[in-house]
Amino acid sequence: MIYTVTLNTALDRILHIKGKIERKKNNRVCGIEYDVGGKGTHVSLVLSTLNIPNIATGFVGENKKDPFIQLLERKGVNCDFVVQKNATLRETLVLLDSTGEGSLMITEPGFQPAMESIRRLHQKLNQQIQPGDWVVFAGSPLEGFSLDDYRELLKCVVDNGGRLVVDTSGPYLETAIPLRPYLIKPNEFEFQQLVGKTLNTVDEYTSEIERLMAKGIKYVIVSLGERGSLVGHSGEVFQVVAPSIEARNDTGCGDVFVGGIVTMLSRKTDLEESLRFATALSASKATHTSSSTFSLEQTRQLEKQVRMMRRESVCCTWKSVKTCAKSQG
Ligand code: TA6
Repeated sequence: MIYTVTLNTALDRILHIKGKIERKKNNRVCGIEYDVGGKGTHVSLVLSTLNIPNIATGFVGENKKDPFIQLLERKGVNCDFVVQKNATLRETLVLLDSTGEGSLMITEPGFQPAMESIRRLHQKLNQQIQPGDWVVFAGSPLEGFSLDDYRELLKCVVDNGGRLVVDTSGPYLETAIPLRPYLIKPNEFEFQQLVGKTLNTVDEYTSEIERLMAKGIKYVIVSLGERGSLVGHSGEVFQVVAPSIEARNDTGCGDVFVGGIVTMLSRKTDLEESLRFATALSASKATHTSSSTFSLEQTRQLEKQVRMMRRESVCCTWKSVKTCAKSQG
């Protein structure tokens, strides 16, 4: 089974703004959409849309939870959240204007999970996770959520033989590393924060990716937004170049990428095909205004435009994957 764990769920309210957003001016809304927020929830939406059974869990506030749960269940997601009484599901405002310069995201902090809620989530994971299950912790807990509690939740996955996937940032990502997660997917800023230095070249990123692989992390994926990603796996590093698209909303693209890569790897698809699919899926998401919508048909087209290069450990050059294969005859 695949589980997604969202510790700080959200409902995204996407506001379409007429013209260019300006300060000290009345910016008029010309359209409103709602979508799920929080990251792990997006991964579940991708899995369900691709007919991969999964269970979405984590914390949700009792107040305002119904439209959020309905959005998930309408897309076939099996929801099993810990509902906290007298707590309210947070909202994220995603502002899209006509400039095409990307979204403006304004996120509420969310609520502090009670000790009882944390205990119930831990118990749920401990009772349900079987060896070989995939468990995706995506999104950041509420600021101030204890690192010890976070570690215990992750450790519960590892102790039950689960494949731990972590897409988070800051001290929570640092806390996950010693548990040797199966796959991590920080973006370039979260990765530089993790390694504690500014990285300017692909080769500098590659050395840090190799260092993390040596710590036992099977897949180290650094997402680079519309440029693609750098991926380390079994001693090799790949550079993946994303297809060029007309982006309408970048919100949720990283989460849809995680949904795509978990879908393919859980089906034991080879890494190159998995990366092409996840990169194309994420690009397709960017062409839609909601936080989680993509088109499979469009993805199939975009897959053909994804370019991949493998780093040649011998001569430290980058060879196009296609070329590489051909040259080896
Ligand atoms: O990645 C997109 C997204 O999940 C949005 O849907 C929005 O809810 C936001 O990120 C939440 O981010 P946060 O880091 O506050 O959990």
